[in-house]
Amino acid sequence: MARFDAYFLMKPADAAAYAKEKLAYFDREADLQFTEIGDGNLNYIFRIVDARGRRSLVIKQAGHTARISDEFKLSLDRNRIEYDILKLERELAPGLVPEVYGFDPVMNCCAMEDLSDHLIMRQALLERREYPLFAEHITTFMVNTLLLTSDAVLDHKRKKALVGSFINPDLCEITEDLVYTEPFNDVKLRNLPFGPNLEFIKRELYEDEALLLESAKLKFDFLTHAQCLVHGDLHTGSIFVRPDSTKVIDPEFAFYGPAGYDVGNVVANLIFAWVNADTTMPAGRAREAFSGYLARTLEEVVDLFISKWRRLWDEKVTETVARYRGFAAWYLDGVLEDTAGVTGLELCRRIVGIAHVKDITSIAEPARRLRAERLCLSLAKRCIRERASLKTGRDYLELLKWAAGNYPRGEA
Ligand code: SR1
Ligand code: MG
Repeated sequence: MARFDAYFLMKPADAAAYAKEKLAYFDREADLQFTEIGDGNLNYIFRIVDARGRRSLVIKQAGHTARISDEFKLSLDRNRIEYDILKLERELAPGLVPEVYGFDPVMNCCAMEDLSDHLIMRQALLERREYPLFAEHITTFMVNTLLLTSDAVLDHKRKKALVGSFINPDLCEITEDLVYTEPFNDVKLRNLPFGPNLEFIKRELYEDEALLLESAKLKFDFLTHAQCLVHGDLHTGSIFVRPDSTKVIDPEFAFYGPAGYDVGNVVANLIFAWVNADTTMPAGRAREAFSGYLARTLEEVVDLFISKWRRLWDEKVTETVARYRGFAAWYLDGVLEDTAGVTGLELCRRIVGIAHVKDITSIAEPARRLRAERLCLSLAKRCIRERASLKTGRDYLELLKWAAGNYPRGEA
């Protein structure tokens, strides 16, 4: 029996052997270097390099459980979903996703372009690097992948076939629990709130019945609204950046859901970066410049998303009734309302739930972290409650200003 004819979880050396034996990518004699570079919550990522031949690739393999905790038992099918979605997204949004070289349904791994000339955006923003083209790139990615997979554009039978191919129950369940349910309930074994904020979280989230009701409405939107093929996990850890390039990775949570799920994730994670800069950078020009850059990016993401969506809608919509007067505006309004709701949910869950973000956890001084978390949670509540009225980039900037005003830094 050949070595890779039955599934097992590879070690880096296995991945290099796999690359030689199963992928016609490296010379048989190549002297390969290999490392595991994954820092996500779910999978194993191997980088294989032939330094002499100047070739490299990445192999991503799915395990039966999540890296973050064995408690999450996950279908290996997520690797097939990821591979198929990356191919589809490359067609819809050329240049904005990595190239994929192959998928192996036995080993449940896929091989793809090595993006090590890019940086993971969350880390890059923590290093205070700026990406002036990011808003332009990410809005093209979102508008193309979302609108062009919706019933407004696609033949409805083709759309239903895609819904069928991308049924993703295990990963959707993670989102249903981690994003929509647990942050609003005192789930002792799963939530990981920062101790000094326990009382605040109890009062402001667990005991706020009006907020619970809104989170329930949003959960049912996520469960039932098969609107577009969403990426499903579009935070700044799923985006590689270079000043001249943006690549979206990790679409294993993809399924047919509300378009605003993706846009809200991008907005919320820019807010985390902004809150980190606002909380940890010393007062002065550098902070003004960097938080100004992040605020501008946030504003551009929302406003460019809207203008590009409208433009592409006019060009591409095929459904007759979607051309009725007023329909386009009603549809986009719904996407923006979901965007605001999801922004609020993502802000809550990364603070209260099991999957935190470094933008917040790296804030070493307890008083500063306390402030950063409260700022995010109070913003989150307004995004959820007032989601029907958040319609422009400026609306989000007003909220940032309001939240920062409510929690002064206490500097002299
Ligand atoms: C158990 S997985 C936790 C989180 O990591 C992924 O990146 C998703 O964001 C998920 O919610
Ligand atoms: Mg991921």
